[in-house]
Amino acid sequence: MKERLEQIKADALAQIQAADIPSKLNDVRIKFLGKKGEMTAVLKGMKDVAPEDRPVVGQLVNETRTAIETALEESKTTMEKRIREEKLRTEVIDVTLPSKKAVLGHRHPNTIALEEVERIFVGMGYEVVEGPEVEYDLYNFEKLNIPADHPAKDEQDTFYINKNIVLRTQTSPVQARVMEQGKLPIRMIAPGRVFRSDEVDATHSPSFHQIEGLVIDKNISFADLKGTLEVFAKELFGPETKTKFRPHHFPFTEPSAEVDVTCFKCGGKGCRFCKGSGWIEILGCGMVHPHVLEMCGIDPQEYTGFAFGVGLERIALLKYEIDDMRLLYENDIRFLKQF
Ligand code: 2U9
Repeated sequence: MKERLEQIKADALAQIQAADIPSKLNDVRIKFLGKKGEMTAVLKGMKDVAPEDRPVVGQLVNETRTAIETALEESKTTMEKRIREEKLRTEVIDVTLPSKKAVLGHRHPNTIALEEVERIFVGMGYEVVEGPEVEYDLYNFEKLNIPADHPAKDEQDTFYINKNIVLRTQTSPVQARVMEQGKLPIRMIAPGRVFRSDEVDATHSPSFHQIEGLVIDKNISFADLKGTLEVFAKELFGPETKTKFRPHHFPFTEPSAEVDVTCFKCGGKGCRFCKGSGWIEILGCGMVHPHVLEMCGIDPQEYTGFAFGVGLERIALLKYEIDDMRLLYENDIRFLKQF
């Protein structure tokens, strides 16, 4: 028995010495100390040892087991230390290397222009309201005094989802919906994406943005409309800016006008920017048509109002002197970070 134990100990220590990775060390542990291992077999053989020899043999068994366990533990500690040092050596981080630069984004010129317009109107007590980009024909056309046979409803101009549903061609349906809620007075702007079946060129895109405004209250007159838009033009293009209201026609307003501002490049003398005229067209406006008020549930005898609409891209192109609308949709950071 004694020789057998010494042989086991010698074998175990040799194999522990030879193990170079933790899994091999574990294999040695199972082989010698496991349930079906060599030491268990020795213990099972104790019944054949003469009773008087058992204490000595038992002590030898324990010593052998302890020797193997100690060797396993020591080898494990040494191995882990070696692995840790190896890792530290191979996974060195050079903290002196320059860091990767985070590429910062930039507000889009449309966003800068929109926030400027919103700031002006919020300052005059207006609310900013958004609505759906896919609209019922009823809200996009019908309630705005654009009946079934109106040329503005031509399939050439409008993206139809089906007979009754369209991609909105203007943000006016947002105002129609607010009017229907019946909470008066109304002072709001409705910014958002609109869609028209236009070919792309330097001044057109099938998807662009509008900001429309609406004021409904008792005793609102064309004078309120003029005063409001004059303040807007001066805030947007500078205090020297003058405005000119030219008669126009829109189905949803009566009377209607288009508004020009004095060219902020030449101050109205005439230059290349304003094509020599001294004026630049910026928006359309008018007094809300009584029929539109009626269709949106407001009594035109009691209430009147004005509305206006501006193209956001047009404002951005003018303000930042960009000569091609397509640049606004390319999202080239070299272009965007100039504003
Ligand atoms: C309601 C009633 C009336 C909104 C208006 C315009 C005039 C206008 C154009 C500007 C440039 C469209 O983007 S553009 O091509 N818009 O000229 N928009 S009045 O009138 C409304 C809106 C809602 C209920």
